[in-house]
Amino acid sequence: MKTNRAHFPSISAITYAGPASDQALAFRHYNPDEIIDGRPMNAHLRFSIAYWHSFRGTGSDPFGPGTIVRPWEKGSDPVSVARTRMDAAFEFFQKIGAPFWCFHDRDIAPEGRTLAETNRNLDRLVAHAHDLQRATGVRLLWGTANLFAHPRYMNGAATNPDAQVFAHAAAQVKKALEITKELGGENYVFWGGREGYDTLLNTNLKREQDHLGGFLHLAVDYARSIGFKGQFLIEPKPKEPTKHQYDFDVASGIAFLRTYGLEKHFKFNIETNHATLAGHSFQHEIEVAAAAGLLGSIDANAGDPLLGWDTDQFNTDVRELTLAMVSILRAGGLGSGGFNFDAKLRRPSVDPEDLFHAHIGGMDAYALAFKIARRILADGKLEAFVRERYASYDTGFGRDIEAGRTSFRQLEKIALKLGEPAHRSGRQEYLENLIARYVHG
Ligand code: XUL
Ligand code: CO
Repeated sequence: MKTNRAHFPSISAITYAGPASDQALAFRHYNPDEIIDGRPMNAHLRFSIAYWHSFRGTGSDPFGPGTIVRPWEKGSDPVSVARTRMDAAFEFFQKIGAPFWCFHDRDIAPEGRTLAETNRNLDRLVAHAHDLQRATGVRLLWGTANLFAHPRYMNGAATNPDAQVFAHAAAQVKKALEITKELGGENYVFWGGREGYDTLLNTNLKREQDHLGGFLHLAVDYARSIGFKGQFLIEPKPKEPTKHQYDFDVASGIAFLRTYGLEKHFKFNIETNHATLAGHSFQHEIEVAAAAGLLGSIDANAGDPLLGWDTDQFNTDVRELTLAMVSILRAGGLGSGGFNFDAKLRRPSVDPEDLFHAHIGGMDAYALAFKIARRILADGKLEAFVRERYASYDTGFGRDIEAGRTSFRQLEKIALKLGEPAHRSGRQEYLENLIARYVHG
């Protein structure tokens, strides 16, 4: 297959140079081929590039237009521009060494004048993506449908008060499921950017939630009917663009899935910046999903603690990522999920080279966090501390409590007999110092 490899002519494939290296365009911690527990690091970390940010992002914000102009964005036919853009993207995926990519349907192909024309455009780009995947070995972590950008979705997609918009969204997801299956997507994501409300004055919350639950069932049924075997993922976010999104955080997402009988079909795609917007830490959201057996995948990014919106930055906070990794590894990993860089360049980072610096930083931070988290778990000090803290439930009446073999009458007798419980320190400062020793040496 003829592929133009000259979109990043001055940059060669990024390689591992080790922690002592001072090369900017090299990995210091991410060593994709290093074997860990019988598998290469790139199979443990399963990094993915987000097409929308890295290849459709222009740097525009509510106060000004785009600043980033890529040399391959030239030409009058939007479908051929989309093909060239995709060539550039796959050259980047290969050079950065990412085994996966992710896309929204509308990222990869332009919308036509009708849904039928849009689907034809999509078919042409999907065929091209198929060829590029085969030629490079890069795989699809997940596909999704953009049900939030087009003005028709301004009042929601599955939660739109107009049933015709619901039908349009259904048709769009039907096609997105077909192309995700065709490209071997390992997961399919729902992020309901407009599935919420701006004001309760015009909203029937109960009907909207019922419609969203019904929509997801229709998607699951259709996916099964075409033989799509990938994992469905919900990506919670509390707000933005809506004032309130129905899958506010993982906990409300679990309640939603259970209310509508969807918990067997879905897991969670947890995004760092969505967690912090909901007033939670990244690790909190991972723990809540893992506790329910619903940890699926990660959208890897970070917010800015001084800004209250979704800034989607590359995360280089090794302490935060180490704690997240401890929870992910404890939960047994992400299965068919991965770490998708749902992160964008800052508006003045206008050079193609900046895409490399950004992803090198993100991949290195995750790789270092992965190694530190493995050391923490292997040393066992943290695990032993937590185990010991709950040891009173391992024997005697504590075990009866956990096994559901007790009653308030029995527990009252015990409380009267044993008297006042001792105060036991939670040792938070000791544990923070312990983690700092692993992270900073
Ligand atoms: C928006 C967001 C989306 C989803 C996919 O905040 O995270 O890009 O990841 O629709
Ligand atoms: Co995301």
